Amino acid sequence: TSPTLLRDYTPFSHLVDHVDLQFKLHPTATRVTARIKFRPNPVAPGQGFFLHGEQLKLIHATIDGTPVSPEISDTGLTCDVPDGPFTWEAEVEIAPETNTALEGLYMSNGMYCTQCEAEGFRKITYYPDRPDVMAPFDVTIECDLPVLLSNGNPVASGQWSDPWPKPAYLFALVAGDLVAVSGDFTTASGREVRLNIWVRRGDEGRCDYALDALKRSMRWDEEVYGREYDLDVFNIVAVDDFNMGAMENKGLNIFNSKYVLASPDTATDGDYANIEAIIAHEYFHNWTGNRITCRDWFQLCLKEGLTVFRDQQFSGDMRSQAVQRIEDVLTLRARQFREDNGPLAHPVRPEEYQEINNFYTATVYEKGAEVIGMLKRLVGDDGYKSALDLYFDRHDGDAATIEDWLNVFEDATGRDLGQFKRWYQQPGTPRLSVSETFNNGTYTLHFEQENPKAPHPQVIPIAVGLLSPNGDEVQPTDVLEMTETRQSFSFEGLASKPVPSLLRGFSAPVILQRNVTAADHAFLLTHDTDPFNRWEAGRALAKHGLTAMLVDGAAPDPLYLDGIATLVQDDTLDPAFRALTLGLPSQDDMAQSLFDAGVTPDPLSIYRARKMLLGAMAARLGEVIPDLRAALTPHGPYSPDAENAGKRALRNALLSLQTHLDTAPASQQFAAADNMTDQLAAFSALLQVGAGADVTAAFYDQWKGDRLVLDKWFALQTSLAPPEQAVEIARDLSDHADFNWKNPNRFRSVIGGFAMNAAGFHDPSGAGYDFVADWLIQLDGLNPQTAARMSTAFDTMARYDADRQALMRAALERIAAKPDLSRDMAEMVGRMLK
Ligand code: HT7
Ligand code: ZN
Repeated sequence: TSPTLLRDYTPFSHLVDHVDLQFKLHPTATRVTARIKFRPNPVAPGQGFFLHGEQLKLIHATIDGTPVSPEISDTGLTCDVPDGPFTWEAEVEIAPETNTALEGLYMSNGMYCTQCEAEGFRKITYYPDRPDVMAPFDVTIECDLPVLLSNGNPVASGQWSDPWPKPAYLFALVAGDLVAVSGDFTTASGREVRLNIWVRRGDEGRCDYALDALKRSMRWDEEVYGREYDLDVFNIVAVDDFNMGAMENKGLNIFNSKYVLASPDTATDGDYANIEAIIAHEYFHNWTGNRITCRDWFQLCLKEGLTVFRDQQFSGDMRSQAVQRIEDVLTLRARQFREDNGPLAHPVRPEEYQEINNFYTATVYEKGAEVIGMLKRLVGDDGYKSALDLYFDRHDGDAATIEDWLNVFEDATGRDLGQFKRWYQQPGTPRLSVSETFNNGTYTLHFEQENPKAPHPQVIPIAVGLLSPNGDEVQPTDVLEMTETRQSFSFEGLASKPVPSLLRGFSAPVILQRNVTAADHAFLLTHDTDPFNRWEAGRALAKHGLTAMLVDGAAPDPLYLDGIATLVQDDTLDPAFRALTLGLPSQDDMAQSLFDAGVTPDPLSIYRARKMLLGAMAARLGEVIPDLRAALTPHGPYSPDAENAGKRALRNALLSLQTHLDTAPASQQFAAADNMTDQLAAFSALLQVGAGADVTAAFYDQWKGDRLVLDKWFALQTSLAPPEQAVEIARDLSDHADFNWKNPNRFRSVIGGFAMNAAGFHDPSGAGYDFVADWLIQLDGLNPQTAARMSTAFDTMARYDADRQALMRAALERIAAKPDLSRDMAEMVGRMLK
């Protein structure tokens, strides 16, 4: 099939004034009747009338009550229509029970639910399924299940009316035997909103945190962005079978149950933080995505980048901005930098796609958020606020573009953003190299930018601070604005050559290339006033040391061990921050940085070097760990708040190190834990040193009845299995009675968990590649979207030695050769094999 191109955009032939949908639900023969009021679109006159529709059985169609016989293809229908306004009615039949792709109307545990973004509505009825066609919807649901939900406000049992015009991708319907945990929220202007979280019977006790996060999100959006909720009810439904995290359908968010349900004994601190962030993210879409939507799917970052940026701000406000920033950058580098470096690189606003589901990527989401962070830095907080106010004023009710978005910033601040727009248009991560000179009190930084995937220089905001050799800050943070390929910036009147702290707060998504000595990193680790760069210095020192171990056979770097030992004992610092500084660069991070340095990475050697360094850290800290851990023991019952979570994070990071010396404390903690954070931390500490057999069995016995906890049990074993046994362990787990490969969460835990075990996945025999490829081939027939996403496990092929490359290529070619390969997978594999 030929790709869809941004430059081919044309508006739809008609406008939709109203949609009336009637559902008679049945597992194998659901009837959907759609009554749609169309009128010609004055800006797109004379175009043929085409409605999307896939896998639909048309029962009847009429125009203004007269039967019509449209021409039907695999993708939709065409029909002769009157010149003026008309009412289209069509009845179709669909089979939700056999819909395994989880897109459109499908069933999960006896419950009906929908997923329409991006192009699922066309599997429900014939419709102009494109985001720039917006209409108010009325919905009637007939079904003998007790809870019948759709978008908007309730009218009567099974009847819903959504007054806000919306695109079809925001349509939702749920029917099931569900129970609600409810609350109330009064908006700033006094609207009373009923909040319901709908879950399976038995899950009611795990909804309080999500409900509280929702209330906090609603208040925050009023206080920080001046955005109020606009319906009488806000429903959230938790579903077990779901392709992604959650979906922002108007007034009826549908969530993967993993991101709603939490209780101290079953959810970790990380789960609580994810729930808070995702509840906020979906709620924030009400304004950034729903009230203002995207003109076409190329503009996806307009809603996703902005909404990620907003949820990151929110989480920072709820917790710690410094810790949040470090975590966001860790995610960005792990997922987006990797993507940008490989065959799947694309601009934040792509210009073509085969299957839009393949573009819900780290680049669109995370880099999309970074671009907004840079804009905010460049125009300042006040400029950002005026631009956002103007955006909501000017575009409420619109299907907008990135051009619209940048125009409001230009109009609100008077800045020319012509060059800045390249961040949306050019793929690739710019490399920023730096050198310095110091003459007569003038310190000059010389920068050069180069993007291996794009020709034109980008605007790079570089936040810089300077420290004197005694550690005092002599230049507080200043944002330099780089626009040229090569550019220098000077600081005058300095008594001595300073130590620069560059790219503070990670002020731009670039790779800083600078020859820095380990001593300078150690200096910044001790003295930098910018928490991000302080953490970054520790990370750089660790990378430096690990690289020397791998390339030169060096011993673990004492400078790093000393620096970390000092920092971790500094109780003036936030424990969550200290926990982050104990984290080593990941396997993947090390593989990429070796590759960048011209060394072919060997995953097994990286695994061993990391393990050796962890052992050395444990030895260096061994004597102080017990007291440090004791001092961090939270008092009172478990609470997921940031302060207690931070203490547990550090306490458990120390436990993990301690387990390299002695497994007893972890075994004790596993047995005594009264919360999942501590239990899982002990479990993984033991697995990492190969002492997990007993706890693996005990954990299963304790949690075999809990689907979300069992996902963790599977994922830990596959992701932490020792390299030599990893394939075998993953294979055994995929034969386990509880491995339900049709459930995306379980599939991700077992197969995705294994693919993240770098040394196991890259086993030199190729058995890891074959294992994953076999499962992707199997899943592709059932659920192409989830299968295609996981194929990204192969996107680092170019980094590795010729043998591994040949094996990875063979695995991809085997996938490509599968008969009836989905469009999703064909596009992904095709891009990786190019
Ligand atoms: N806007 C949503 C993205 C999405 C999705 C969600 C669930 C299942 C399939 C999906 N396809 C696209 C989620 C979000 O970003 O908020
Ligand atoms: Zn989103």
